[in-house]
Amino acid sequence: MTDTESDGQTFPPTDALVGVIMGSKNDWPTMSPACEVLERLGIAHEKTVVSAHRTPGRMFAYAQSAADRGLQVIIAGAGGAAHLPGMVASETHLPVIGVPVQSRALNGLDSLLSIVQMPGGIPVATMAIGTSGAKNAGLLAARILALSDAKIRRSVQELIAEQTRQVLEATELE
Ligand code: RP5
Repeated sequence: MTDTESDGQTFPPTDALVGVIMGSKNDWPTMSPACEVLERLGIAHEKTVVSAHRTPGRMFAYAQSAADRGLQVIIAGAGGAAHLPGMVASETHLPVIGVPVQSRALNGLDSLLSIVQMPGGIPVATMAIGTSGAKNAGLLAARILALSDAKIRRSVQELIAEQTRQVLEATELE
């Protein structure tokens, strides 16, 4: 790809295993739980804004270089006409997890349908709308990495056990 095609965007090699991208800075409050869960599990990750519509060159550069840079999973959040996860998935063989951001006009139903309705051949694992979806995106990325990383597997298992413990400790209702 030439610099003109990529808007001059290049991305350096990284130690991060998970790339968390979103269509706008305004998506960060929705997407931050994905990074929080990765942080908690001790999984190296990076985060940045990449817009399918406003910075298409940056999006292509990010998607095309992701695997070579060392990323293993991409989490992509977007709202409205949410083409980012699908377009990124079309330019990489890495698993892409999509998070529908709750939009102002249609409450995120537009985002959900834009992300989930991929044509056969280009998969995007689509999460729930909003912060629950972002949290689960982080957890799903961790489970994917846990398949080949025993340390991450232990962290994921501990987190699951902790969650179960917390619920069992609070089953009584007043
Ligand atoms: C999408 O458009 C973004 O993912 C965002 O959710 C939505 C609105 O973007 P802003 O106008 O808030 O920057 O590209």
